[in-house]
Amino acid sequence: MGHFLCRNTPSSASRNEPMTEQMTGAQALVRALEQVGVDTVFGIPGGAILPAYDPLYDSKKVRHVLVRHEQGAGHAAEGYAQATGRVGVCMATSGPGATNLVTPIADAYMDSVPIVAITGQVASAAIGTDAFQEADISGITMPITKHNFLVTDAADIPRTIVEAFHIAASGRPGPVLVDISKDALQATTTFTWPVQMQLPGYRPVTRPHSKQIREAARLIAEAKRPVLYVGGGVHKAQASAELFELAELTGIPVITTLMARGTFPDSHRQHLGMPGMHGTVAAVGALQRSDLIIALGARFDDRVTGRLDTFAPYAKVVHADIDPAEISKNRHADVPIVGDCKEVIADLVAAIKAGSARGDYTEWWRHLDAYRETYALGYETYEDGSLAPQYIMERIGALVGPDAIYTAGVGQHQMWASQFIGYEKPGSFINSGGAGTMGFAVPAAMGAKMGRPDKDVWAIDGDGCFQMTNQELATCALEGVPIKVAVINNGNLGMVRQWQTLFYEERYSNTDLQSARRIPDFVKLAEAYGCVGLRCERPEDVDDTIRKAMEITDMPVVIDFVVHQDAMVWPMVAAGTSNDDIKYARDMAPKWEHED
Ligand SMILES: Cc1ncc(C[n+]2csc(CCOP(=O)(O)OP(=O)(O)O)c2C)c(N)n1
Ligand SMILES: [Mg+2]
Repeated sequence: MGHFLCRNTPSSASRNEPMTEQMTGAQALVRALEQVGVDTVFGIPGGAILPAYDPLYDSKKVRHVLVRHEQGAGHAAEGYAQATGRVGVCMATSGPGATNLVTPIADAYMDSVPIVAITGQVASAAIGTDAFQEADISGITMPITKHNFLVTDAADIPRTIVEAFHIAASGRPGPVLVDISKDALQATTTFTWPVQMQLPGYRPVTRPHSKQIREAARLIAEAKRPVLYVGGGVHKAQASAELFELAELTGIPVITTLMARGTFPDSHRQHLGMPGMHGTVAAVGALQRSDLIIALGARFDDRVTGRLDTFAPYAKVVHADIDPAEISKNRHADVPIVGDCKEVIADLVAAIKAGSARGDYTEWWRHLDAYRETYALGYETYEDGSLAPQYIMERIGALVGPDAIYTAGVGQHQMWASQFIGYEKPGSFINSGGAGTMGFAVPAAMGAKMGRPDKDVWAIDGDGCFQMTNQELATCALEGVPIKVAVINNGNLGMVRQWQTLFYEERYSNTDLQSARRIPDFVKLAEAYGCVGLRCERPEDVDDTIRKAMEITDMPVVIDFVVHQDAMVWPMVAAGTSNDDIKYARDMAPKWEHED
């Protein structure tokens, strides 16, 4: 099974006897949430879900956090899930409340984040009549949920909740929607606990096949230029220790995708960094020249492969994933392994130890070391004294350190956060990889901080993204959630502007947010929300500003880092082109001549 926790155990009072009690469907819902161990629910009430909010008011175990927008509830549930390893929960009313959850549900689906979304639905007799605030949310979310339920009978509520949490957490994690009609919440039912799940046919394979493991170990021993391509699935399987052992045992270079940053320490000498569109030349070059890619919990996303028919032309592929649908989806796997990455990697380690042959990768490392020395990550600084965004990331990484949790929005700042902060611990970088959802950072940071109050949580946000979900600062201020938000304010939808610079002849159509005119003024905005607002515009003030923010531990802090608008993210593989055409700066292609 997956490693997200989900409890379905009798409470201590009734360990032997099943619990049976008369109550409403709404009470049964809250009781079931308590029984599966939910401590936090992010949501907003409304007509159809209102019956559930009444017993929630009395719950001693479930804390409901009243957010300002349902999208915030969904991303908060995602942040909570990724920071704690438990299922995140969000709640909304029917119609627009539910449709506001669609973006975070899609986001969780793309990044395999276990959340349960509970929505109220109009009364069952009104379903299908275009009733007030009716939306077919189970139909709408069918393609973006791992599973979803429409419940119209109060008696089904407890079992459905247990099934929803089990499905969200097990196998490949993902979002599950439970839509409950208002009459089911209001009806009286007999609550019985524990419940029997009815999920015939749902049995994720977790044990890898030993023959495939032996075959993978054989290829690893024979390979001359192998690469460990590590995706988000390795952290989700809590297999970073196993990965570390495999890497050190074999000496194979490691690359970590956007979803896997931190799963293998950035400081480790075998780590080549991130692959893909904004990956390091060493990581991208390693894949292109590899003769064996060992893909672990990764899915050959187009942002990693570039133009697929030119991707890693010399490589055989060992592909391990818990979801059989991922294997050979984009790239043919010579050795497919279906299983949980923790077990797969542990078995690989055992098989390699048992075998007599070991690979010799000395020559390979000679090439890779040359790539990383010649094409190390770097950035431009400015003579006019304006701030380079990458420098801010380096300083946050250095001063706040690797024990914190970082979240990011989507855009240039996200890529700089991935490239320059430096991650050493699994799960320390939480961001929106598959969907690329602007507005993710602030609510995800709120959810992460509520799940892990012991951690410092920094949201690295863009001035565009921040304007999509910053209203959750009110939630943070009122609920006592002292996150830090570093707004990288380049005055623009920077990543889109970068594409316009490179591919649309500098025709900057609709990317200038005019934040230079301080509309809005992020410092005043922070203060209006009951947070501390700081501003930093010069490199020499960066450290002091970060330190000042670190000293404030009882309130949320927003820093408006005003940066140069022309900073660009490098390296870059232009969309739709080959990884071989990576540029490490504008019109600067690496020379691959250290080749054989
Ligand atoms: C919800 C949503 N709308 C549009 C986009 C397209 N998009 C990707 S990055 C980006 C710009 C983000 O601007 P900002 O938050 O200021 O970040 P920057 O790139 O400037 O660091 C846009 C509009 C998106 N990813 N998500
Ligand atoms: Mg911007």
